[in-house]
Amino acid sequence: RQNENRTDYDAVIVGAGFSGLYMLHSLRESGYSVKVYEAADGVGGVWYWNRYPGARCDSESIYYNYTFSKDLYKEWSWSSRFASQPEILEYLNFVADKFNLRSNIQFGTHVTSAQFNEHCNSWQITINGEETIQSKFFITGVGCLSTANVPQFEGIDQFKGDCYHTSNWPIEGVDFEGKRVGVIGTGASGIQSIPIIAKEAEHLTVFQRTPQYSVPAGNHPYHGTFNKQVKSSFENLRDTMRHSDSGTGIPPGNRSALEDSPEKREEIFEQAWEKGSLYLFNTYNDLMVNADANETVCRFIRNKIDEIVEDTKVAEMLKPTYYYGTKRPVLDTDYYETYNQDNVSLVDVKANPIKKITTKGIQTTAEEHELDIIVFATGYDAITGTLLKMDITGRNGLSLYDKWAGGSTVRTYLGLAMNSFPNMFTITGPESPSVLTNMPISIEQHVEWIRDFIVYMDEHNIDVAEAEDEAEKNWSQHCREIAEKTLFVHTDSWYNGSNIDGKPRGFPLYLGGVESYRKICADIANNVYEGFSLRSFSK
Ligand code: NA7
Repeated sequence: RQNENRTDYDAVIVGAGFSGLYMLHSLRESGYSVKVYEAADGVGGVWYWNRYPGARCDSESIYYNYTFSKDLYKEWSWSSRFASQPEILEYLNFVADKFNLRSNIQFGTHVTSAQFNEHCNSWQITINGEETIQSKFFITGVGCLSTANVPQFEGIDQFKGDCYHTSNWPIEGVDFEGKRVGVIGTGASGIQSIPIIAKEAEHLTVFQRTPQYSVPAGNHPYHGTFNKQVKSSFENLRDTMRHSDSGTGIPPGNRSALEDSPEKREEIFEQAWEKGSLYLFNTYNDLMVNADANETVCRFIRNKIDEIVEDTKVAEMLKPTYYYGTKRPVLDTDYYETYNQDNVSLVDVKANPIKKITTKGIQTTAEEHELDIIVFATGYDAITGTLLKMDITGRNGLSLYDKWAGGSTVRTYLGLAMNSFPNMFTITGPESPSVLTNMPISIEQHVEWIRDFIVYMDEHNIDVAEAEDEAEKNWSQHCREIAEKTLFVHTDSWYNGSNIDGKPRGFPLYLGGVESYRKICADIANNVYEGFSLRSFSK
């Protein structure tokens, strides 16, 4: 298909992770001219940057795949139940090679701004602050966890040792041998890296603000026969994932935790703990909506901490009090066990906050900890952070920052589009289910829906599609109403922005699950893209 609008491309995509790669492939297969800009020097998105020790996926490998190509599913074999970062990066490189995607990707390139031009009805996209490219569609595939949160502790530049953030780890790795190491943060990144750093370092001090409920991942190698079986049931597995709530093949609970006797519940929890993965999260269907039901699983995990951790004081410090699952559930390998090592200590920085970083280490309100290396496992300005950073301007000069009032009034239509931002789509955008689900499955749904919309516009000579204000308002309200019925809204987490100092609190996620969302999106498409205003100028 020829580009008829005198633009450089039909579509510009930001990011070459799971989202950007498949969006590129889908649009190119449909005959469009596409360019992807990627800041890194290779494909992979978060899997390019997150090279910290122990970085691993917390969705099972058989689910954490593209499913759009049976060939691809059959050709690639995962080595274990939870793939490591290097293996996932290898997979995405394999995908890029198999579908010859690199020729349309420009690496080492930042999209520094994007502006909708109302005269030409196209986007002007500036890369590296220098060159401007014109494209009919502007599509972001920037992920939900891609802008690092580096708390601005006083004295951060004075530290004489080395500092690293888990999301931007040196390619050559870090040698912890004989070093006194401090890890700030006990989210998924901290919990995955702490046991490994503890094996190498002379001493490891963990600075914990909020303890986490962590469950053994139950990682193990996949054997040939298992891989064969999974591949032979590809269609079934794909359909199960696509029509589930979570985007995985893990069956959800089908009754209340309060229906079972304490003994029966204990047995069910124990079995799920042994199975690992997200089985515990899926034991009962009311864990995320009923505080009493939730407390049963909290108690179960707190008891496990007591059983595993030898020092009772440390065990107490490791026990969370918030509702299980309302911070993203974490999977580990020997996390709690690590605190039984003599070279590991735990510091409660909620009780004694970090006051400053000194030349020698970390100074809390209680004492100074001397360190050679500080690891920031402090997470992300999640969901909205990267989009807000990108200097995006829609119709009438309205910036995305102003539209969302700096993040306090995040509003989208389906998490995919926004009023005042015509011909722009956000893969895994705020108010989509994405980050609460198995990402590749959600990404595929978003990408295919966007591609079909673009093809529809093309076939019907539509130049501009823009989400209507009312549709957007209703969608945001729908997302909020669902969230308010759950326990999620009662916990400080990166879901609601409370992990970042000064970030406005909200809950910009759709909690209705993959299957309901897929149905809503399909109905809207079948209803001639209800909620979008569609305009033609060419005819
Ligand atoms: P998370 O889950 O946001 O964890 C960050 C951790 O860092 C968490 O324990 C935070 O405590 C802690 N933190 C953040 N800022 C500070 C300050 N200023 N002082 C002390 N401690 C702090 O990020 P991850 O990278 O571990 O995981 C992100 C997701 O990536 C994960 O869910 C998976 O989906 C993959 P807090 O809990 O906010 O009190």
